[in-house]
Order: sequence, then structure tokens, then C-alpha cells
Amino acid sequence: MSDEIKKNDYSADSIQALEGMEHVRKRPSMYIGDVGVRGLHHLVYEVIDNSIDEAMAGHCDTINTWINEDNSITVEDNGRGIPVGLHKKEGVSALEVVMTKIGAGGKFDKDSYKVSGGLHGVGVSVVNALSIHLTAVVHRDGKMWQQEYERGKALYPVKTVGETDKIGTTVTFTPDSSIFNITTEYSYDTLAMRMRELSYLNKKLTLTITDKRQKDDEGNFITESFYSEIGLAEFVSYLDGSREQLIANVISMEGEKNGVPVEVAMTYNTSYSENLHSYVNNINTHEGGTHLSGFRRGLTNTLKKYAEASGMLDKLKFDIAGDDFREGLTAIISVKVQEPQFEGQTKTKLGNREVTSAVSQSVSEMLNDYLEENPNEAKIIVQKVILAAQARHAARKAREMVQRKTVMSLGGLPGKLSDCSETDPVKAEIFLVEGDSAGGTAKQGRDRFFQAILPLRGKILNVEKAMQHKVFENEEIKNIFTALGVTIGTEEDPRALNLTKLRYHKVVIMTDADVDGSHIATLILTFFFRYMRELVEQGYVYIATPPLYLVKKGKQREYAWDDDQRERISLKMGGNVNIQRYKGLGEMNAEQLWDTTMNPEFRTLRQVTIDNGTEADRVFSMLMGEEVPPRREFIEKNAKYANIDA
Ligand code: 0RA
Repeated sequence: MSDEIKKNDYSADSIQALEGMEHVRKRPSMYIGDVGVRGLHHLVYEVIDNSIDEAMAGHCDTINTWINEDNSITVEDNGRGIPVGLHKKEGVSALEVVMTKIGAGGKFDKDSYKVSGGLHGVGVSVVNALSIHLTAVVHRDGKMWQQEYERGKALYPVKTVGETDKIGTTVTFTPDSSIFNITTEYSYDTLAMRMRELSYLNKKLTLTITDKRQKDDEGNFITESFYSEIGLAEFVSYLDGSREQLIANVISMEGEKNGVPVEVAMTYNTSYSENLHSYVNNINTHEGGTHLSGFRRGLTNTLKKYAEASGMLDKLKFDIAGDDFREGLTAIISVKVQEPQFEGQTKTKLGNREVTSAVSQSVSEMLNDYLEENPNEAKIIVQKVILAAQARHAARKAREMVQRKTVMSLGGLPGKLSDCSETDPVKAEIFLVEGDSAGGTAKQGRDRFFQAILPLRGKILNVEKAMQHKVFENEEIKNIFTALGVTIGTEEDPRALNLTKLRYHKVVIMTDADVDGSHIATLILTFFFRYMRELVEQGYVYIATPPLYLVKKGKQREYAWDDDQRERISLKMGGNVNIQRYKGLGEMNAEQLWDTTMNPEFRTLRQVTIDNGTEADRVFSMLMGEEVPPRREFIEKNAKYANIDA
């Protein structure tokens, strides 16, 4: 009874708004994917997306972001400012509607060119709902307007708080730690990476990121500013910075077909891998989709026609396949779609049918012009395609051998594998161990019931620099395929990775905690990234973390994983300790290796994740190319701590 009376006090709309907010708080993952590190960072992207819309409409050229001391975030733009006047239908300020109505997302302005949107395109009200506190300040018409919220509820009507000669919108929010209960700590690197990406995707827009939690040696806050004058072509140059280029300039085009704005930039390098990255409304579409199909179709058709007409294929004894046109290709394709349909496991596959032909036509036109105008480059590209076709024939033979071996592998596991007796893959683990001697120690130390050991000989093949057939002919790599039970070829796609017979759900890379060990781990990760990417994407790949030190005093013994920890232990033991530095796994005995690195009760495994496939691709080519920069730092940054042993 009393409930009903209460309800009547509210207008139907405000009840709806409240229910919307409560629903977001009850089911946050439905709106932002998850409530972990990704979801936390997604809040920032969501706020920035609104400012990007304003930039795309031509009203804003600068977006500044701060990570404040308390891990709250401030995003400021110099756009027109969110309207603060009365929203007739809702009876409150338009600002309040944008901030508190789930799904309003600024749609009240029908004419505005709205195509940007977060992964889910959910709008800033979702950020508001998931923030313990949010302040919106709008500079407009000479005044500063302000409204504050707690968990998405307005604390007072929009009010003026001063005068200004600027225009723009500033949003400061503090994520609610009862929702983001794993962490509310922002990663500067993650945000900076996204700003860099956004600057390439939105040319002539300045994005800055400042971390007020950290100062450099001169006492200034850590800060970076990203700006790209020409956009995607610069993105391609950045990604291919460590690869040797086949053609002098990045090929780039921009156009619109059937109402779909299409931007493409591409180049060819001397490597054997294909690096295609696609975006829809600034969102990386990892799973590809219709725009990517359109790109492939346009590229294949145009190059094929040109190659045939040139007579260069006349003496070729075998066919040219689509893949051959993409060996050594680095390309970015970015489209803007009014009502994107996202499909696939991670909702990052574009489904809109009409986009395929729009992109394929755009790409064909651009490439045709390019090939006509640049006959020298055209010849180089066709020669590369022919080489790729030849290599593919050699690779197919090698691959078929790997497969045959795996299919017959019941009794045919690699001789070096010390298998476990557990046959349920979910419970089984395999350690890929550097060198035979460490392999021996691991074999003694392991729990043979569920832990298998595969020793790898020294440095494994650098797949970044090897042709595909060399990779499939390599003994160590064949052993990894066979031991893991991974094959190539499924019903739908004869070239797809097949994980249905995967024998272990934890594939642990265990190498020395030194530069060489990191290098070997990186080589193995490069192989996984290029040839078994789904294994990484599905979270099966881990890195073991052996300790760096053994601190001893009398009968006391403790392990340390870094210098700080070593010092703390030393202090705790009252100083005057004996410190043993482990230079490699080989210096530990079987029991020590079990205690520190292999025993699920005490070890820390770092699960390898791919936060950003585009950046990961660049990093692998950089690390595995000619230069030899900080690999260790890379591994540490990219392998995240995860409590996976619970
Ligand atoms: C719709 C209309 C107008 C501004 C905006 C949206 C707007 C939204 C956001 C979100 C973050 N920053 C923003 N800046 C602007 C203004 C229409 C007008 O002034 O005529």
C-alpha cells in the first residue's frame, strides 16, 4: 500500500530513469563488458567518445584527460558544451537528461552526426551510474554550469557557478569501488595507448593524458600529447616502424560509398605476416566482419586483374590465392557506420551487409588509381605476391606433415615430452621449459599427476623472420603442436586453428628470470601470437615466475621475486643475511622449483592477455625485428598478474 503511494509521487519518467540506473548497477557487465581492469578503463573511453562525437561534428579539436591523485578521472573538451537548457519532454535540463537517462546518450539532438560510441556505445549515463561521484561542468554562453551526482543520482538541479570566456564540457568521475571491487587503479600506459590510437583514427584532434599520481625527474606530472596530421597513413608507419618497407610511401585513401565513410591506409613490408586491423566507429573490430571482407575482396580483385594484365603470371604453374595478396601487408581500415551491428564472441565483428560492397568498391577504385600511377611499386607488389604463392605451396606440404603426425599421435607424442597422467585437459598443465637441464629439474619437481614437461632446445625459431613453411618444418614447433594436441584445419576452414583436442588448459612458459630467459619467453610468445593466437585469446597461456633471490640466515630461508622484497626480508631477519641470486632455473633443485614456481598453492602464474591486438602486433615486430630493445619490460607489462590458482 505505502509503496503505491510513494510511486505516485514520482513521474513515470523519473521512475524509469531510476530503474535504468539501478539496472546498470545491478548488471554492470551488460553495459561495460566486465567490472575488472577492462571495464574500469572502458569508463574513460565512454566519456571520451562523447567528446569525439563533438570533434567529428567539427566543433572540438582538443580533449584533455587527467588521472587525478585519487584515481578519479577528468575529461575536458573544447566543444560547444552539452546543452543546459530545459529539455521539454523530460522537464529538466538537457545536461541532466544526458547524465542520468540510460540510453539518452545525446540522442535528443537528432541532427548531430553521431557515429562514435564505446564498445557497447552505452553513453555517459552508464559511467555516472557506476561512479560514486561525478561532476559535470559546462562552459557555455559566458557561464559555468554545474551538476553533481552520486551513483548516478543528481544532487541538485543544474546551477551556475561562475563566469567564463571558454566553451566546452568537463566531466570528473570516481568509479565506485563497490562495483569495481578488483581494482580502481588506472593504468597510465593503457590510457595513453588508447589516446595514441584515437589520435590516428581522428586526424587533427589533439588528445593529451596527464598522470597526477606520478612526477618525472624535473617534478612535472607524467604527460603525453597525441596528434596526427594525416591519420591512418601515420598509424601504418608507426605500426611498421621496425619492418623493412617494400614500397616508399604508405598507400592511403579516404572516401564515402553508399553513405559509409571509408578510410584505408596500407603498405607492404618484407615480412611474411599479414597485419590487418579494422575499426568501426573507432572501435577495434578484432573479429573482423563485413568491412574486412570488403577490403579483402577489393584488394584481391584489383591486384589479380592488374597482375594478369601485366603478363607477370603467365609462367606461373599454380594458382594465386587470396592470402598471397596479403603476405607482408600492413593495413588499417576504418569505417563509420550509423547503426553498427556487432556480432561474434566478443561483439567485435561487424555484421552490416551493406558495408562489404561499399568498402570493396572504395578499395578497388583507390588501388586501381595507385597501380596505374605507380608502375614500379605495382611491379614490386606483384613480385611479392608471386613469391608468397610459391612459399604457400611449400608451406602446405610442411603443414600437412605436422597434421598427419598429430592425427596419428596417439602413441606418437614427442619423445621429449614427459606427460602427466591426468587426461582431463581442464585440470592438466604443461610447462614449456628452456633447456634440457632445467627440463630435468622440472621433471623431478613436478606433480606428475597433472603437470607435463616439454623441454625446448635453446632458442626457438624466430617466427617473425621465418617463412611459413620453415616454421612448420621446425622440430621444436612441431613438438609444441603435437604435445598440445593442436591441429590446423576445421570443418569450415582448412587453415583455421583447431583447439578441440587441446590437451592442457594451462600452457606455462617457464624460463630463467634473466635477459636470455625473457628473450626465449618472447620467442615462444611470438610463436603463439602468430600461429596459435586463439590459445592466447582464450586465456590458456601463462608465464611462470621463478624467484630472483634466496635469502638465508641460520635456518631461516625465504625467496624474493624483486629487490624490494629481498630488502624487506633481509630487514625482517635482522640484517646480516646471506643472499643467493638465482641466475637460472638450473641453480634451483627440484624441491625449490616446486615450492616457488610450480606448486599451485604458492606460485604466481601470469596469464598472458592481448589488451590491444594492434599494439601487440607492433611490439612483436619491434622486439623480434632487427633492433634489440627492452624485451623484459615488455613481458612484464603484458603479462598480467592473475589469481588463477584459486
Ligand atoms: C549535442 C548538442 C550540443 C552539444 C553536444 C551534444 C555535446 C555533447 C558532449 C558530450 C561531451 N562533450 C560534448 N560536447 C557537446 C550542442 C548543440 C548546440 O550548441 O547547438
